[in-house]
Amino acid sequence: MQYTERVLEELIAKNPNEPEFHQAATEILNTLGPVIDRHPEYERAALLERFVEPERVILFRVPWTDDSGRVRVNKGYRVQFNSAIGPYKGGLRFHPSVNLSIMKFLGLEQILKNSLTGLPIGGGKGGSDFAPKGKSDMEVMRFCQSFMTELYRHIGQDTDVPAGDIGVGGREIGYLFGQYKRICGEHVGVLTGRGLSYGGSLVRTEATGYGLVYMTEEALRCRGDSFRGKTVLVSGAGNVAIYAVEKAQQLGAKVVAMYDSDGFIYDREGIRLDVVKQIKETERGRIREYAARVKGAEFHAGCKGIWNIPCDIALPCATQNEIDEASAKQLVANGVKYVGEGANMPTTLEGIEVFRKAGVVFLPAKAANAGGVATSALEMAQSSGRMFWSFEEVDEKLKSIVRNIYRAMDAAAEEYGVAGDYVAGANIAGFLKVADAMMAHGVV
Ligand code: NDP
Ligand code: 2IT
Repeated sequence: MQYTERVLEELIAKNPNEPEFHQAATEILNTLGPVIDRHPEYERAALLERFVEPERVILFRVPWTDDSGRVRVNKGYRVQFNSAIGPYKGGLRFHPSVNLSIMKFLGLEQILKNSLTGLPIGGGKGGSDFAPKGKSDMEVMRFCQSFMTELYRHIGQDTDVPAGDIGVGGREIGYLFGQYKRICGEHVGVLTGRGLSYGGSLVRTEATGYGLVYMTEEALRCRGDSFRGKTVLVSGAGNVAIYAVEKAQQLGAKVVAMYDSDGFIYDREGIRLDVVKQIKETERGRIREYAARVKGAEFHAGCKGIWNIPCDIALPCATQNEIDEASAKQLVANGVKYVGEGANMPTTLEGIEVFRKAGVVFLPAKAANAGGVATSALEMAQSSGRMFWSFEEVDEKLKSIVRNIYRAMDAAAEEYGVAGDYVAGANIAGFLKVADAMMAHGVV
């Protein structure tokens, strides 16, 4: 049995009931065979066994009081997965579905994503099964303060720097930062995605969506094509989705559909992003409202139906496993040519296989959405240097980082005999740097 297969088998046996973690590990380990062939020393150093085992998992209780005076209790998590190339870095997710398996899949992905950025950041992830949806601002604040009252002791600007993810945006980062500063008495870059008035970076809000579109644009450009006139589907209606739509539209694409967890909107004329922003960012409302406000637009309950809409480019930007085998087949049958993953692991392993066989250009999450965390690292650099860069400056850096990631995964795929397979290319290019650092550090 190959080393990679053995490690995967052991991982599944040692971590039962963690299907998302198994899925992410399978996708990664299945592509690392050619690297192991060139580096037999990795097996002797048990490098892969160490790579798939988090350095530390912190699990804690988060008690808080709701507006009616009732005491509630949620689970809090921080998975400090790998610090070989820099301090742990990765978002916090607040969503009722959060569990250890999801935290570990996200943390594992984050190691390679952060490595791909070329910046000195290790991999981590955290969050809670708390649902901000439907809660008042004061409830969210009390929850965030309680969450940070435990988390503060485990993080720091040089050790672990959390940020946003699903359910954690500017509001939550503000409350978390306020509590950290109050407890520690330090105004430092311990969180990214901060507001511009207290140490945040321009472009961080837009970065993940913009980065996704910059990478897709690069893939199009390398094939003599562009976004102009293309029909695009974007799933989700949150931070990543909104700014993916914004940049795709700026580049001349027609985005015809988006969704939140209630269902999708379809607007043949092209989504009016000002209306979406008003509903989702200003009112914290539901996407179904769009159909009531824009003539000719339709709302359909349920999410899956979005993938039946014919498109040239699909950008899944909501959550894991949005595109399964059946949805992938439907997209291919309708002529999709490019899939760029804005969300983390939005395509199932079976879905990826469908795209691979059909020759769809598939840009995997850890490369395609890395613009977000890369801009977080730029925020950290500005904090440490007591600097504030212009929008254009950060945007240019983001573009160049994203293009470099595209080139690195393309080159790695080519070099390791799997040209055009960006899943393998991204895993290999990301892994090599982490492996090199881990080997240099000895058995730790
Ligand atoms: P948001 O909370 O801003 O938005 C999430 C969106 O996805 C919402 O519209 C939400 O709908 C929808 N959604 C979430 N869960 C489900 C579900 N189970 N079924 C259907 N729809 C769902 O999160 P982000 O935009 O920040 O994150 C989206 C994805 O991008 C995630 O996978 C995240 O890990 C990834 N990502 C985020 C980065 C960032 O910088 N924010 C960076 C890199 C990746 P509803 O409101 O109804 O729940
Ligand atoms: O999945 C991700 O890369 C994020 N949620 C962003 C992490 C970060 O630290 O900016």
